[in-house]
Amino acid sequence: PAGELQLAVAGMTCASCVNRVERALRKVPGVEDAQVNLALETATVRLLPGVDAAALVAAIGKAGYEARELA
Ligand code: 9UX
Repeated sequence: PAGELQLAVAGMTCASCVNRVERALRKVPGVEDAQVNLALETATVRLLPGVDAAALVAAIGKAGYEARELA
């Protein structure tokens, strides 16, 4: 079953940023969906077991934003 993980994402200022981050996350293997909340500066990711949060943080970093895993 898919699990869910929350990230804090810094540096997003517009709707295009949201799309960039969502697309970057959805490209990571094992990610089934990603929803970014611009106001809250969070990303909610639905993912398969075994996906490392570090891979998500790296993908967001590569897209130009800074992320960290939320508890
Ligand atoms: Mo919006 Mo984000 O113009 O880097 S895409 S600010």
